[in-house]
Amino acid sequence: MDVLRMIRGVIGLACLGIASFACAQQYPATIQTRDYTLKVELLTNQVKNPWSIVWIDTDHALITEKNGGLRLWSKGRLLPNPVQGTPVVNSSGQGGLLDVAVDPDYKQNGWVYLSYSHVIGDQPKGPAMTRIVRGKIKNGAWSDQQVLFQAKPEHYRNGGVHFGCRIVFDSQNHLYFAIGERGNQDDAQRLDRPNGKIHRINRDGSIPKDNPFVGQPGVYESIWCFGNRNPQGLVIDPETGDIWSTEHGPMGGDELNWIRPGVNYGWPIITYGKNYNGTPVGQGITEREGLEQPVKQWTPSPALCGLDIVRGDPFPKWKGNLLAGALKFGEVKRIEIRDHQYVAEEVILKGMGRVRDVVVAPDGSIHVVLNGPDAILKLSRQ
Ligand SMILES: [Ca+2]
Repeated sequence: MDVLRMIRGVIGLACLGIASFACAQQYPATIQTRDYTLKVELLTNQVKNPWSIVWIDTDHALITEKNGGLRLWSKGRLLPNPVQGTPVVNSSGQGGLLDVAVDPDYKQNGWVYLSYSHVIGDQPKGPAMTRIVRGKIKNGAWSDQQVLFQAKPEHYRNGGVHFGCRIVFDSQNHLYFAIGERGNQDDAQRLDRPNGKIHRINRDGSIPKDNPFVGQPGVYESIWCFGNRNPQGLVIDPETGDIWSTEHGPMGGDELNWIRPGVNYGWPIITYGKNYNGTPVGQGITEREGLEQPVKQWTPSPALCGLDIVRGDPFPKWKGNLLAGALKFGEVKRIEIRDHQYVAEEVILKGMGRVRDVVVAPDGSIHVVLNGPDAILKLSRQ
């Protein structure tokens, strides 16, 4: 048995860097990292364009599919039918049904939170903006929906890029979510626009009175920080309460940011990236007083997407490390942080597909959402 497993592992490792579809049959595989041997198993490949996964408990998870499907994983299998009656999404370009999260008190209240690309009038096409709703799943159907955040109609945008959007909770009943700048880069610096920001609301959608821009005329009072290009990784450290975000740069300049209230993270005034045609962004500067530097920037762009923090029993040496996915580089980075400074990183998975999300399950295992081939992998300790 061990020999067979080793052979499978060797085959799996041999696939690194080769066209990933050729490797789709190679699970389970093993990966040797610096500290641990990882067992890589296929959780499911019966999902289409999966965007995120959230574990309700050790046996149940919810999975979003970009085209609008909300799927339930239950006791070792994917239920064949998606949840009925979920919101209509504009899934053109990068849009669609994005993140799913469950309330920290889910067992008591049953609330499920979704972020998605919404069109006024609930149409599948048209100017869109990221919207946050919550609802409950009853008898396989979406019900009791409440809209928690919706932009003003005049701020909906054409074009299918940069919607964000992850949903996370802190321990004081707040919900944080990010909206990318929707391809309108100057909006990221305007507090009267919702895009290019990380927002904070209460779980019922009301605005916390201590948000940094509350009371200023014309602003979106949900704004927590601004100058963010397209944050697609967001996590709160359960031990320290620190908020971390990864965001896509343009050509180069993907960033890891330590998120604090009222801070301007610089886009598009400062960036380590360039326009896709090679010209400088704006004045082509990387720093300016009053604009926050990233904790770490990566050039060329890995296309960072999905972020979580190692916790639980299986990987004690990695406790508190960040796990960052990357679409373009098709990898998961383990990032060590000390005193809010970047220390080191190790690529712990590569070559199995574009990484859309990285999620630590209640048992401490690491789940990786892949696009192309569409699959969800489970990484545990060998
Ligand atoms: Ca920045």
